[in-house]
Amino acid sequence: MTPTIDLLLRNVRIVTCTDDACSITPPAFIAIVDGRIGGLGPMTALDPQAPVRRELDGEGALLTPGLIDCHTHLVYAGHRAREFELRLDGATYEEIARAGGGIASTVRQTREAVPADLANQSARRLAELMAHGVTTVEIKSGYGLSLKDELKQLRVARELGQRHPVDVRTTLLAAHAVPPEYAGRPDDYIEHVVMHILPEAARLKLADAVDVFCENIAFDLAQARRVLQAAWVHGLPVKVHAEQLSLMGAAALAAEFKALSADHLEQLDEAGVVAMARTGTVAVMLPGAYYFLRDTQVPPIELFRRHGVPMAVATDCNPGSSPTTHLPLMLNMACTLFRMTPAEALLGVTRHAARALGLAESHGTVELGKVANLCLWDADHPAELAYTIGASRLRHRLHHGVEHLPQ
Ligand code: DI6
Ligand code: FE
Repeated sequence: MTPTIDLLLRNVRIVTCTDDACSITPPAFIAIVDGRIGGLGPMTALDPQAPVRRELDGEGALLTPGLIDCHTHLVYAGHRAREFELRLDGATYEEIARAGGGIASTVRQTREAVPADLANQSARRLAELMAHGVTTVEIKSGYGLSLKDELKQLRVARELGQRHPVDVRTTLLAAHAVPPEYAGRPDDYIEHVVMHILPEAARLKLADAVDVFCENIAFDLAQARRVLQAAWVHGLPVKVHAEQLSLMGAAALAAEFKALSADHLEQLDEAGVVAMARTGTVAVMLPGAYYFLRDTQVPPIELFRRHGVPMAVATDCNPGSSPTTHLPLMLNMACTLFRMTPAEALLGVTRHAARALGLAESHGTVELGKVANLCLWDADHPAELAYTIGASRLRHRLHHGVEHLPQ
């Protein structure tokens, strides 16, 4: 017997994101059963007898997978507008970080915030992301930098996923910066991370992955390796903040550990690209940080293409280098600043973003059996999503088959 369709979407033009061109189907239907895609096909193939609970006429609108923001630092307290002013006055991001501002300043504010306050501040940003079509978001810790405060951040992230219609994947980024109580002793802090913070986050199942900021203002290659090894011991997949400000060999290290993704990559060389290609590690492009820090070195897009490295695009939502919650705007920036094509950019927030989170089996494309996270857009063509600068074209957003209108 045919199962009852919970929601039947009629008359939508689907960009399934299963092909690299992001082609559009003729008018189609999607049958949602138990929060998943239970059937799809041309309107002509729709069985008029099928039992249906509810219907929605798409009126020919464009339908894509729900957007996936695969790199955010969404849970934090306060802001860093003053540093923005200092940078406009000539100070660099590195100088501010070395003078005790930067990440350390958000760490102070995040440590002081009680969980409810941290959750409220973060929920506002989450609502903005969702209003622009995000149905899955990765949230990193990294502004706690102590056992208690890293777990606090991860718990808040998990709770946001339980309270709001969005899939949340958490990443432990305890190795984001050296906290003040370990000043001048980065190796001791890394020891604390691998002996205490990481095992506890793993034991409590608060982290779906582990990340490390490998950079001359953060942790070196040997320290990053220790974190990745510890993640491996605990069976957690890894990601790396790599080659953003300097070429450290971090992307090759990420590949060695079969990382889900290496992120930023502005300074990456061909050897690193080849290493990533071998392990299928996704290159996550963060044009918001590039823009906000007024970077001039564009990541090696052409090399990623040539070597077949999948590219994702994300907001990097954070208070210091990318204070944005607008993922479609990042599509525009990925195209205008990095010369990605609109189709590449869209795959970067759907199929390839799912892969960067280890969710390729269930998310990121419109296919039979996948989770019914879907967006309907007031657009004729998918290129329009990258073409507009900050416009909101979202008409409907479905999370596990349930409709949540944009706020
Ligand atoms: N890379 C980034 O872009 C953010 N963290 C990181 O490792 C910046 C974090 C901040 O400035 O607060
Ligand atoms: Fe980041």
